[in-house]
Amino acid sequence: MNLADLNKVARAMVAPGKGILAADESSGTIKKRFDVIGVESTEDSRRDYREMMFRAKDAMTNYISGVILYDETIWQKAKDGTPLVKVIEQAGAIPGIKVDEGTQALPGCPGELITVGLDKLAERLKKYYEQGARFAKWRAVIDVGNGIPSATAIHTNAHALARYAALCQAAQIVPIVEPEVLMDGDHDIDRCYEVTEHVLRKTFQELYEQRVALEGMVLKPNMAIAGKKSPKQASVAEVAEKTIKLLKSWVPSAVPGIAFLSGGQSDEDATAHLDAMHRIGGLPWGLTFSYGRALQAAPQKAWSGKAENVAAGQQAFTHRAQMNSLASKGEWKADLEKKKAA
Ligand code: 5MM
Repeated sequence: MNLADLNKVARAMVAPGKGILAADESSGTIKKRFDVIGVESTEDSRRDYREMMFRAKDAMTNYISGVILYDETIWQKAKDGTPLVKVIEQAGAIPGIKVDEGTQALPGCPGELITVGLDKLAERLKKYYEQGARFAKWRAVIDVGNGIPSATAIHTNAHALARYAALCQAAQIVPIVEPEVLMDGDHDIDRCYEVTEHVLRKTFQELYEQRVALEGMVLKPNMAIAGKKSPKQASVAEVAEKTIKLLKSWVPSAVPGIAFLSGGQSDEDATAHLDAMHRIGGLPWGLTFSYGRALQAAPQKAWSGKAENVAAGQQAFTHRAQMNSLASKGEWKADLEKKKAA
């Protein structure tokens, strides 16, 4: 492992004013997204949609540091025959790859999930590196509900995340470690804080025990936020203040960067929360976005599967990327949302 090179890539992923596009929806998830806009999910439509974003030059060059790809996409070519990985590289962004293989029921823990995909991961990472991937992603899913999460689910998922991270670093690939505490329930922000605290503590303990070099990784956490069904929603200021308190308590400063997932927040909330955190300031790590839905909902709607809407889709994507770029520097303002991207 060359830690200096891993650290260089990790720092580039969270470079000031830039963030990560999570375009790694598995076939089932992208189908759900396309269903909403009335587009049939085929290999070609998925390619056309993703090519549209990767060719949005302004967004990709100025605001996007890296793109997380799904296995299908990393091998795909653009319409003109250029590998999509090259399209991303030519725009100055870093290609990355989702390497987990989804979730399965965790035995003995009703209603809880374990992320799978460690078998043969070393071999797969080698192939992905040759194909151009310089970072990877693995997502653990922790649900909050009546009597859950269990300590077992938190521990087993943290163990798998660390196993994945160690394998990535051995393959010279920066691991994005994503322990996601879902915001689907009716819990309040303090319950989310308490669960996320447990999850981060366990994750960093496992990373330490499995000798993962913190300087060569990026953390992709949820924010401290109330569940979507909670009657007690927290203000932007409270989300920012509690998230920063949580991360400062549990994420060592040796970690080069933190890139949030959006988790089902509205586009504007995801941006406003990141912005408010930067306005608090005094952060020991890079702090940015690695949004899937909060970057893509608007371009998906604008594109709607029509070739004549490609420019509109790119403009919508550029706008969201620019808003989040500003937020990642604490320079976003709500009234900028009304203006079109340059
Ligand atoms: C883009 O969505 C990713 C893939 O999800 P599936 O494996 O379930 O298809 C997802 O892992 C994503 O990278 C993160 O959850 C962040 O996305 P959001 O939409 O929460 O910002």
